[in-house]
Amino acid sequence: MTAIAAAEVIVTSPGRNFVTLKVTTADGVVGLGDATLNGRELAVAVYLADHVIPLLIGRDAMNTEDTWQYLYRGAYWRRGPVTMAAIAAVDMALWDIKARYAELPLYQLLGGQSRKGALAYGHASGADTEQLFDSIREHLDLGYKAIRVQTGIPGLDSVYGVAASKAGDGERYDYEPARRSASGRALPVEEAWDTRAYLRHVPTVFEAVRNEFGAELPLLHDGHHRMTPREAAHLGKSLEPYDLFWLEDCTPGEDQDALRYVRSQTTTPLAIGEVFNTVYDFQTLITERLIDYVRAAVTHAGGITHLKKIADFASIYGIKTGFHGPTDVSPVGQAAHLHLDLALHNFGIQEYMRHSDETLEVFRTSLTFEDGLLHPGEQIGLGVTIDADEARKHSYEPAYLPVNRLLDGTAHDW
Ligand code: CS2
Ligand code: MG
Repeated sequence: MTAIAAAEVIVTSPGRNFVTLKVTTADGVVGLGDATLNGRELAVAVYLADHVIPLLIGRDAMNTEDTWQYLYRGAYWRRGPVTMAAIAAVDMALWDIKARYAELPLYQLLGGQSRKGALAYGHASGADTEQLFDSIREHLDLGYKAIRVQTGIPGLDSVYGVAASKAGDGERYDYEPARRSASGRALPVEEAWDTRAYLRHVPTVFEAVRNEFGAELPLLHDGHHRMTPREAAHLGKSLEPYDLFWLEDCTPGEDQDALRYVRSQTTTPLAIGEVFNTVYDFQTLITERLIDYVRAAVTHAGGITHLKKIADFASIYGIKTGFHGPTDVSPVGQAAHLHLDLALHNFGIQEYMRHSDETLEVFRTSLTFEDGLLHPGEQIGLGVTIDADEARKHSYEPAYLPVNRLLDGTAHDW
């Protein structure tokens, strides 16, 4: 029996907020789990500290499946981002512990190495075409072989996914969307949105990018939940000449039926699911082959145990993975993705925004990024440690994701 002897929640903010669960067995073996829910971090921290950790002490750390079922079914109130992020953190920590006892890198317990490394895509963005081209060149120079393209929209001050400015090292760390409002109070920034302007502008941007960078470079785009099924079908059709790797979150994913119409109208590959929390959120999308990639994140979809079930379910329908990996997935969560990416047969692509140097002072990771491929490294477990002294230097600051409104003030998806 490898009893869980202690567990603690570490909230730290090295440039942005992270919540990490640290579990320790009676033998002193430590496992880490990412519990970061961008803009609602403390809800998960309290859920873990007050409602989960007391149930963990004394349980066998090796029982990852039973612990997952115990926390999911035993809570009665199930699913949703807070509950599933808490379960995810416990699950990642127990898998980390399991691999540490086995003295193996975690991927060896998930099926071993199915590929040399995980193809990564980076986030290029620009308020205008010139800035966008600079950003694409920066990412090509950084070694990315696939690139997400987000652009400013004429007439709109700030748009999702467009970094305000460089933050050093050529990488645009300051893309982090969770911010405090100009007043300094912890209020969401409000942004304006115009779907018609967006639908007119985006095809012209991809035309320019293809003309400048050629037909081969895999290009991705994130619609970020903002379109109706008709608008999404219209954009999908208008982007077909530019042969995207995927169009992401073209509509709010919870309306799974909407994708039937979009799918019937366009051959542009579709990716959905970063806000999803269980396999049930994907059920129609997968069984009716309405998407090409599942975008779930290990932190938001119940951890390694459940994310692997989602991936395996998707594989039966020929659907690949494209796990969510912006900087609000911590280095712990990103490492969990990479171990799954290395082992899963139906791996597709891995989102990778490099964490800031400040973050990597707190979280020490064995991740490597070479020739466009990510690898979690050969250290045992997840291959990530947290420096508690460094973590203590960065106290939590409330930060909220923006609220989006149409030009007439109507609340809209951000
Ligand atoms: C985005 C995310 O990376 C993506 O695909 O959708 O950056 C998303 O905006 C953030 O995770 C929100 O916290
Ligand atoms: Mg996205």
